[in-house]
Amino acid sequence: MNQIIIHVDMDAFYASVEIRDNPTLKGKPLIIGSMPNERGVVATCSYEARRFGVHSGMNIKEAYRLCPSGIYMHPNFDKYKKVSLKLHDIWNTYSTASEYIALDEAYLDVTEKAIDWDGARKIAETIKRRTGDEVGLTCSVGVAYSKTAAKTASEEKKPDGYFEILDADEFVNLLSDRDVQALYTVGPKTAEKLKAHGIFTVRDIRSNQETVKHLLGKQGVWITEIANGIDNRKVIPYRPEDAKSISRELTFQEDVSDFDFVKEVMLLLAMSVEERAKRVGLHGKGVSIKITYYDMRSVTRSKSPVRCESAIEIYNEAVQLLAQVDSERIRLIGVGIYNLYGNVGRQLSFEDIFDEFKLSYDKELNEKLEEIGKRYDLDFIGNKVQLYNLETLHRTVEYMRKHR
Ligand code: DCP
Ligand code: MG
Repeated sequence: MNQIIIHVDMDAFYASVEIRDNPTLKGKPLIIGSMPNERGVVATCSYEARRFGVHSGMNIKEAYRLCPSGIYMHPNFDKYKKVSLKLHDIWNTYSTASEYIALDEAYLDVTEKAIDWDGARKIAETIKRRTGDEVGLTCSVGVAYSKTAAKTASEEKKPDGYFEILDADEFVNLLSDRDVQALYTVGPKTAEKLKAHGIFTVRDIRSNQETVKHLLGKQGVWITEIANGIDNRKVIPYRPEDAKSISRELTFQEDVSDFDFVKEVMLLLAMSVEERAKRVGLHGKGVSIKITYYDMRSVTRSKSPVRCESAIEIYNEAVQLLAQVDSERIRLIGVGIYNLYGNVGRQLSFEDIFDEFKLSYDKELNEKLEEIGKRYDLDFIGNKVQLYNLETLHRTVEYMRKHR
């Protein structure tokens, strides 16, 4: 069966949302991620910043060296998530299955709704227009016969791009002379291996298929297939209950050795995990913690089945798990729930969640929050909702760390 697949990818997503909401940022190099004086990386940046050589995943210090005149901002994930939900609404109108790859990116199976390439073209146009009119952002859209080709097509004319690749021949013609990394599953490490064997372009892969397979095993088989334009993968619709776990984690600006403080942070993380689970209508049967020590060694501990409906239950389990790990200096702490179950359709609004909080278990949690709040002269109870914003959470924890 022939498929018609659209791949849609927002342009400089986090940065574009911030520019949309503050037009004075327009035309400027905007870098979203850590601040230059913090440790961390660039999440994304505006196309103006990319001209300085800044890119996603780059160490923030390196970005600052390249672009000291840039504007640096922390990401606001809650905001991007809301935007993402609006985008889903638009996308889902035209697809029978939507596979979300990131907040800003999805494969859409439009085979049935488009009927033919002309129909797909119209859908792509409509998605681009509605994204502009209703969300105030631009996206790049690829229309193609396969997922790989659709992904390649959406990259082709970025930003605000549109491109189509209608069959394997077109795909092969387009990529043959390009570097092996043009095949989007080939990363720098794989490319290095291939190049050591004289395989530089996609054409070279096609004329050295046995070498590639021998060199890379299973991955090599896959790479030779896509180098020939073969990819029969289906669009797999996202369903929230397929998510294996929900977790929140946080990296301290400076390593922390005080485990009482770590426990306080765990409570805030547990609240955030609970909120997120409620919002997607899911419950967990297991609790896990993750710790990365100062030397980047990571450990996880988990327990199932346990009751972990509420933040305080998640917290109590997490504290038990913390007792099982070495007490050394900690760089990162994470708390999560897993073995999820729940009613898919039940997406709670923020108000619903807030109501549930007001009604239920709050006593133990509030006592704990009050106790911690007193220590730092902070009002955790009055500001509970703000704490679900990761950025606020991060700032609050840093404040606590410095004021112990
Ligand atoms: N992201 C991140 N860290 C990365 C890569 C991406 O946090 N290493 C985030 C920020 C991006 C979003 O995910 O805004 C989407 O990722 P993309 O790779 O699609 O990048 P952009 O949408 O920012 O830019 P482009 O126009 O190249 O798609
Ligand atoms: Mg993008």
